Amino acid sequence: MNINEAPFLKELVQTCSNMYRLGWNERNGGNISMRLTVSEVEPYVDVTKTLRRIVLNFDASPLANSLFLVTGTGKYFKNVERNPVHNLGLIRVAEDGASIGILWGFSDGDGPTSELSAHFRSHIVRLSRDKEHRVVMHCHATNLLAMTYVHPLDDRAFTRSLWRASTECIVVFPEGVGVLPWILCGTDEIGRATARKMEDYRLCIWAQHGIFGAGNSLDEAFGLIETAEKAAEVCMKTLNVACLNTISDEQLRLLAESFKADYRKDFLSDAL
Ligand code: 2HA
Ligand code: ZN
Repeated sequence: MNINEAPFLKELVQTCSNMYRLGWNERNGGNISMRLTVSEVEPYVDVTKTLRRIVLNFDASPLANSLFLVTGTGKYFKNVERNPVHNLGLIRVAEDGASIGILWGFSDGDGPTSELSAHFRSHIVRLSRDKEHRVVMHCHATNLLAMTYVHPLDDRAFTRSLWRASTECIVVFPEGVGVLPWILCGTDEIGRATARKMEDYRLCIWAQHGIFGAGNSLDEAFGLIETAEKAAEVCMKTLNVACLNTISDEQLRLLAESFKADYRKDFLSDAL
Protein backbone atom coordinates (compact mmCIF):
# COMPACT_ATOMS: atom_id res chain seq x y z
CA MET A 1 0.00 0.00 0.00
CA ASN A 2 1.07 3.58 -0.67
CA ILE A 3 2.55 5.13 2.47
CA ASN A 4 1.13 8.52 1.48
CA GLU A 5 -2.27 7.03 2.36
CA ALA A 6 -1.14 5.80 5.79
CA PRO A 7 -3.19 7.46 8.57
CA PHE A 8 -0.05 8.13 10.65
CA LEU A 9 1.68 9.88 7.72
CA LYS A 10 -1.37 11.93 6.76
CA GLU A 11 -1.85 13.12 10.33
CA LEU A 12 1.78 14.11 10.77
CA VAL A 13 1.81 15.95 7.43
CA GLN A 14 -1.37 17.82 8.41
CA THR A 15 0.17 18.74 11.76
CA CYS A 16 3.25 20.21 10.06
CA SER A 17 1.03 22.35 7.83
CA ASN A 18 -1.07 23.53 10.78
CA MET A 19 2.00 24.48 12.76
CA TYR A 20 3.53 26.28 9.78
CA ARG A 21 0.36 28.34 9.29
CA LEU A 22 0.31 29.26 12.97
CA GLY A 23 3.72 30.84 12.43
CA TRP A 24 5.50 28.49 14.80
CA ASN A 25 7.80 26.83 12.23
CA GLU A 26 9.46 29.43 10.08
CA ARG A 27 12.09 28.21 7.60
CA ASN A 28 13.55 24.95 8.98
CA GLY A 29 12.36 25.69 12.52
CA GLY A 30 10.88 22.88 14.57
CA ASN A 31 10.75 19.10 14.37
CA ILE A 32 8.43 16.19 15.19
CA SER A 33 9.05 12.55 16.01
CA MET A 34 6.28 9.99 16.40
CA ARG A 35 6.75 6.43 17.61
CA LEU A 36 5.02 3.79 15.47
CA THR A 37 4.33 0.10 15.90
CA VAL A 38 5.51 -2.59 13.47
CA SER A 39 1.89 -3.49 12.70
CA GLU A 40 1.08 0.12 11.76
CA VAL A 41 4.07 0.37 9.44
CA GLU A 42 4.20 -3.13 7.89
CA PRO A 43 1.41 -2.65 5.33
CA TYR A 44 3.42 0.19 3.76
CA VAL A 45 7.13 -0.43 4.34
CA ASP A 46 9.34 -3.51 4.70
CA VAL A 47 10.60 -2.98 8.25
CA THR A 48 13.45 -5.45 7.73
CA LYS A 49 14.99 -3.50 4.83
CA THR A 50 17.37 -0.71 5.83
CA LEU A 51 18.23 1.77 3.08
CA ARG A 52 20.99 3.58 4.97
CA ARG A 53 22.41 3.72 8.46
CA ILE A 54 23.34 6.78 10.55
CA VAL A 55 25.53 6.56 13.65
CA LEU A 56 24.22 8.37 16.76
CA ASN A 57 26.34 10.42 19.16
CA PHE A 58 24.37 9.20 22.18
CA ASP A 59 23.05 5.89 23.49
CA ALA A 60 19.51 5.18 22.31
CA SER A 61 19.46 1.54 23.50
CA PRO A 62 16.30 1.96 25.63
CA LEU A 63 14.56 2.56 22.27
CA ALA A 64 16.17 -0.46 20.55
CA ASN A 65 14.16 -1.60 17.48
CA SER A 66 11.61 1.21 17.91
CA LEU A 67 10.19 2.84 14.80
CA PHE A 68 9.76 6.59 14.41
CA LEU A 69 8.43 8.90 11.74
CA VAL A 70 10.65 12.00 11.99
CA THR A 71 11.05 15.36 10.25
CA GLY A 72 14.34 15.88 8.44
CA THR A 73 17.29 18.09 9.28
CA GLY A 74 17.16 21.46 7.51
CA LYS A 75 13.70 20.73 6.11
CA TYR A 76 10.89 23.28 6.06
CA PHE A 77 7.49 22.44 7.66
CA LYS A 78 6.03 24.56 4.85
CA ASN A 79 7.14 21.93 2.32
CA VAL A 80 6.27 18.67 4.11
CA GLU A 81 2.77 18.43 2.61
CA ARG A 82 4.05 18.95 -0.94
CA ASN A 83 6.83 16.35 -0.67
CA PRO A 84 6.69 13.98 2.33
CA VAL A 85 9.35 11.51 1.08
CA HIS A 86 11.91 14.32 0.83
CA ASN A 87 11.14 16.03 4.16
CA LEU A 88 10.26 13.08 6.41
CA GLY A 89 11.85 9.75 7.21
CA LEU A 90 10.86 6.50 8.82
CA ILE A 91 13.69 5.28 11.03
CA ARG A 92 14.38 2.28 13.22
CA VAL A 93 16.73 2.32 16.19
CA ALA A 94 19.36 -0.43 15.96
CA GLU A 95 19.42 -3.30 18.45
CA ASP A 96 22.49 -1.81 20.20
CA GLY A 97 21.08 1.77 20.24
CA ALA A 98 24.21 3.12 18.56
CA SER A 99 22.70 3.89 15.15
CA ILE A 100 19.45 4.30 13.26
CA GLY A 101 18.43 2.68 10.01
CA ILE A 102 16.42 4.64 7.46
CA LEU A 103 13.54 2.53 6.11
CA TRP A 104 11.80 5.17 4.01
CA GLY A 105 12.13 8.88 3.21
CA PHE A 106 14.94 11.46 3.49
CA SER A 107 15.15 10.91 -0.25
CA ASP A 108 17.83 13.58 -0.80
CA GLY A 109 20.29 11.66 1.39
CA ASP A 110 19.87 13.80 4.52
CA GLY A 111 18.88 12.45 7.91
CA PRO A 112 16.61 13.20 10.85
CA THR A 113 16.29 16.44 12.79
CA SER A 114 19.36 17.99 14.44
CA GLU A 115 17.45 17.73 17.72
CA LEU A 116 17.28 13.92 17.69
CA SER A 117 18.97 13.72 21.10
CA ALA A 118 16.28 15.90 22.71
CA HIS A 119 13.60 13.84 20.95
CA PHE A 120 14.97 10.39 21.75
CA ARG A 121 15.98 11.25 25.31
CA SER A 122 12.51 12.72 25.90
CA HIS A 123 10.86 9.62 24.41
CA ILE A 124 12.89 7.43 26.77
CA VAL A 125 11.78 9.43 29.84
CA ARG A 126 8.14 9.82 28.82
CA LEU A 127 7.88 6.09 27.92
CA SER A 128 9.15 5.19 31.37
CA ARG A 129 6.23 7.24 32.75
CA ASP A 130 3.59 6.08 30.28
CA LYS A 131 3.72 3.08 27.92
CA GLU A 132 1.27 4.82 25.58
CA HIS A 133 3.57 7.81 25.01
CA ARG A 134 4.23 8.47 21.30
CA VAL A 135 4.96 12.01 20.18
CA VAL A 136 7.63 14.65 20.80
CA MET A 137 7.17 17.98 19.05
CA HIS A 138 9.32 21.10 18.91
CA CYS A 139 8.40 24.53 17.53
CA HIS A 140 9.11 28.24 17.92
CA ALA A 141 5.67 29.27 19.23
CA THR A 142 5.80 33.05 19.04
CA ASN A 143 4.34 34.23 22.34
CA LEU A 144 6.03 31.57 24.46
CA LEU A 145 9.30 32.58 22.83
CA ALA A 146 8.60 36.28 23.47
CA MET A 147 7.71 35.55 27.09
CA THR A 148 11.16 34.05 27.75
CA TYR A 149 12.62 37.55 27.18
CA VAL A 150 10.50 39.24 29.82
CA HIS A 151 9.71 36.58 32.42
CA PRO A 152 11.85 34.88 35.08
CA LEU A 153 13.03 31.50 33.76
CA ASP A 154 11.74 29.50 36.68
CA ASP A 155 9.41 26.49 36.39
CA ARG A 156 7.10 27.55 39.20
CA ALA A 157 6.89 31.24 38.29
CA PHE A 158 6.43 30.53 34.57
CA THR A 159 3.78 27.90 35.24
CA ARG A 160 1.87 30.23 37.56
CA SER A 161 1.83 32.99 34.95
CA LEU A 162 0.46 30.60 32.30
CA TRP A 163 -2.09 29.03 34.65
CA ARG A 164 -3.41 32.47 35.59
CA ALA A 165 -3.63 33.58 31.95
CA SER A 166 -6.43 31.21 30.95
CA THR A 167 -8.87 29.06 32.91
CA GLU A 168 -8.15 25.87 30.95
CA CYS A 169 -4.42 25.79 31.61
CA ILE A 170 -4.28 24.11 35.01
CA VAL A 171 -6.58 21.40 33.68
CA VAL A 172 -4.63 20.86 30.44
CA PHE A 173 -1.15 20.89 31.98
CA PRO A 174 -1.69 20.37 35.73
CA GLU A 175 1.93 19.29 36.21
CA GLY A 176 3.11 22.71 34.94
CA VAL A 177 5.86 23.57 32.48
CA GLY A 178 9.63 23.18 32.71
CA VAL A 179 11.86 26.05 31.64
CA LEU A 180 15.46 25.74 30.50
CA PRO A 181 17.91 28.63 30.26
CA TRP A 182 19.51 29.33 26.88
CA ILE A 183 21.62 26.29 25.89
CA LEU A 184 23.21 25.66 22.48
CA CYS A 185 20.62 23.84 20.39
CA GLY A 186 21.32 20.71 18.34
CA THR A 187 23.52 19.29 21.10
CA ASP A 188 23.32 16.29 23.39
CA GLU A 189 23.64 18.76 26.30
CA ILE A 190 20.28 20.39 25.49
CA GLY A 191 18.88 16.90 24.84
CA ARG A 192 19.86 15.75 28.32
CA ALA A 193 18.52 18.93 29.94
CA THR A 194 15.21 18.60 28.06
CA ALA A 195 14.82 14.96 29.11
CA ARG A 196 15.45 15.91 32.76
CA LYS A 197 12.53 18.36 32.55
CA MET A 198 10.41 15.69 30.82
CA GLU A 199 10.65 13.62 34.01
CA ASP A 200 8.22 16.10 35.59
CA TYR A 201 6.53 17.83 32.67
CA ARG A 202 5.18 17.23 29.16
CA LEU A 203 6.09 20.79 28.16
CA CYS A 204 9.63 22.13 28.21
CA ILE A 205 10.40 25.71 27.20
CA TRP A 206 13.78 26.57 25.73
CA ALA A 207 14.56 30.19 26.60
CA GLN A 208 14.99 32.49 23.59
CA HIS A 209 14.25 29.53 21.30
CA GLY A 210 10.93 27.67 21.57
CA ILE A 211 9.11 24.79 23.20
CA PHE A 212 9.04 20.97 23.33
CA GLY A 213 5.78 19.12 23.90
CA ALA A 214 5.20 15.40 24.51
CA GLY A 215 2.03 13.36 24.31
CA ASN A 216 0.33 10.08 23.51
CA SER A 217 -0.81 11.43 20.16
CA LEU A 218 -0.10 14.29 17.76
CA ASP A 219 -3.33 15.91 18.98
CA GLU A 220 -2.24 15.73 22.60
CA ALA A 221 1.25 17.17 22.06
CA PHE A 222 -0.12 19.85 19.73
CA GLY A 223 -2.99 20.64 22.12
CA LEU A 224 -0.58 21.14 25.00
CA ILE A 225 1.55 23.54 22.99
CA GLU A 226 -1.38 25.50 21.59
CA THR A 227 -2.93 25.89 25.04
CA ALA A 228 0.35 27.13 26.55
CA GLU A 229 0.94 29.38 23.54
CA LYS A 230 -2.54 30.93 23.86
CA ALA A 231 -1.88 31.63 27.56
CA ALA A 232 1.50 33.15 26.67
CA GLU A 233 -0.27 35.43 24.18
CA VAL A 234 -2.58 36.61 26.96
CA CYS A 235 0.44 37.16 29.25
CA MET A 236 2.16 39.24 26.59
CA LYS A 237 -1.01 41.25 25.85
CA THR A 238 -1.49 42.10 29.51
CA LEU A 239 2.17 42.73 30.30
CA ASN A 240 2.19 46.52 30.17
CA VAL A 241 -1.37 47.31 31.12
CA ALA A 242 -2.84 47.71 34.58
CA CYS A 243 -4.57 44.37 35.21
CA LEU A 244 -7.70 44.67 37.31
CA ASN A 245 -8.40 40.95 37.62
CA THR A 246 -6.70 37.59 37.75
CA ILE A 247 -7.42 33.94 38.60
CA SER A 248 -6.55 33.51 42.27
CA ASP A 249 -4.72 30.50 43.71
CA GLU A 250 -7.95 29.55 45.44
CA GLN A 251 -9.75 29.55 42.08
CA LEU A 252 -6.92 27.57 40.45
CA ARG A 253 -7.19 24.97 43.21
CA LEU A 254 -10.97 24.84 42.79
CA LEU A 255 -10.54 24.31 39.03
CA ALA A 256 -7.96 21.55 39.40
CA GLU A 257 -10.02 19.76 42.03
CA SER A 258 -13.29 20.08 40.09
CA PHE A 259 -11.69 18.61 36.96
CA LYS A 260 -9.75 16.00 38.98
CA ALA A 261 -6.43 17.26 37.63
CA ASP A 262 -3.35 15.97 39.44
CA TYR A 263 -1.75 19.41 39.79
CA ARG A 264 1.58 20.54 41.22
CA LYS A 265 0.41 21.49 44.71
CA ASP A 266 3.66 23.31 45.50
CA PHE A 267 3.09 25.64 42.52
CA LEU A 268 0.13 27.21 44.34
CA SER A 269 0.60 29.18 47.53
CA ASP A 270 -0.54 27.63 50.80
CA ALA A 271 -2.33 30.78 51.91
CA LEU A 272 -6.01 30.28 51.13
O1 2HA B 1 16.40 23.34 13.03
O2 2HA B 1 14.24 24.23 15.39
O3 2HA B 1 16.08 23.70 17.18
C1 2HA B 1 15.25 23.11 13.67
C2 2HA B 1 15.23 23.68 15.02
C3 2HA B 1 16.41 23.52 15.87
ZN1 ZN C 1 14.20 25.08 17.26
